[in-house]
Amino acid sequence: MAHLTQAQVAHFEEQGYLVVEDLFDPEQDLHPVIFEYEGVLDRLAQDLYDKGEISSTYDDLPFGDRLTQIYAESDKVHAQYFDFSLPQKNVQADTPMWVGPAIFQLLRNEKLLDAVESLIGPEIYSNPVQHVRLKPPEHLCPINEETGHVQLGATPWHQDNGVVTPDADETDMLTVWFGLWDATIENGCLEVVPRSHREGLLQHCHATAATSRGFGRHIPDQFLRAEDRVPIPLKRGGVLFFHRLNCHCSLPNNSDNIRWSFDLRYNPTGQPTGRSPFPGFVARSRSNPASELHDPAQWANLWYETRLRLSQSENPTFNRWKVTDPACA
Ligand SMILES: O=C(O)CCC(=O)C(=O)O
Ligand SMILES: [Fe+2]
Repeated sequence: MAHLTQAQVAHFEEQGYLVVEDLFDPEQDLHPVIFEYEGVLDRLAQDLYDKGEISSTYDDLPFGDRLTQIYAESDKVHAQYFDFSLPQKNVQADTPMWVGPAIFQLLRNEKLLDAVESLIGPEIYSNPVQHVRLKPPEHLCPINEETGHVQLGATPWHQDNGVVTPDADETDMLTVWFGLWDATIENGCLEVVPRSHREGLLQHCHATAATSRGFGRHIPDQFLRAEDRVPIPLKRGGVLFFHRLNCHCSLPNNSDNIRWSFDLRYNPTGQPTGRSPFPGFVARSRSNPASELHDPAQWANLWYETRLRLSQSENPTFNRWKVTDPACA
């Protein structure tokens, strides 16, 4: 059992975030995911090698170096290949993603759900806003030709409520962030602004080459209490929980190895997810245990069906911020 203490819940409510060290047993809970991703990287390497985009599959390199080398040589960050979600536009029938059984087991991890239950209650829905982030060292990362910045770098300041649709504004969405390996200040751990969850939804703007290094929707400096920022280095096994209005960003990866993290979200079942074209599932229900999804193949199928459906339809709208908003000029 890993239910949180009253003091932990109070910290979350007051500060908008909570760190729980050693929530996972790395060997038992995280290793199966790492092992599964070794196979995914094998397939990516073979794929790119067969297409002539890399000169070797680099199977003698350790995971992080291998990923970095493959990205560098193919001059592309193949993030979508590993992710267990879909892009927000231009989904094709063959858009790559990885929705393997070890990922599903981690989404359903009992220790994690116990902690989530302490924060949002016993009817727990796995929200489809979820990612794996494998960030290469910035000095070795392929460059985006349009912006002149790295293709995958530090995440700019934002609130997760700002990246979902407004129907979810009242949803009690909880973000769960953890490293598969240690996350450090050097390799790009998160930063948060304590108590920012009490200040409402802030203005977000679209990035241009000049702002946020061209990467993502972000809160411009003038709207942010950035001087109060706190970095959250996290040993593997530790988990950072935060409120949907908590302001956060990540630091750049200035190390020589990848920064590898998961971010998951959960909300009370029945509340809008804020990304309704994507599938979620009931991870835990005390009132109706039969509604829980336990089959990894069924979960994968939900994503495969969604991919097919989206490939045959117009891009849905996921974004609430106008590119031309005067507040962003
Ligand atoms: O890991 C990152 O760089 C950003 C994560 C994030 O924004 C989140 O988990 O909500
Ligand atoms: Fe976020």
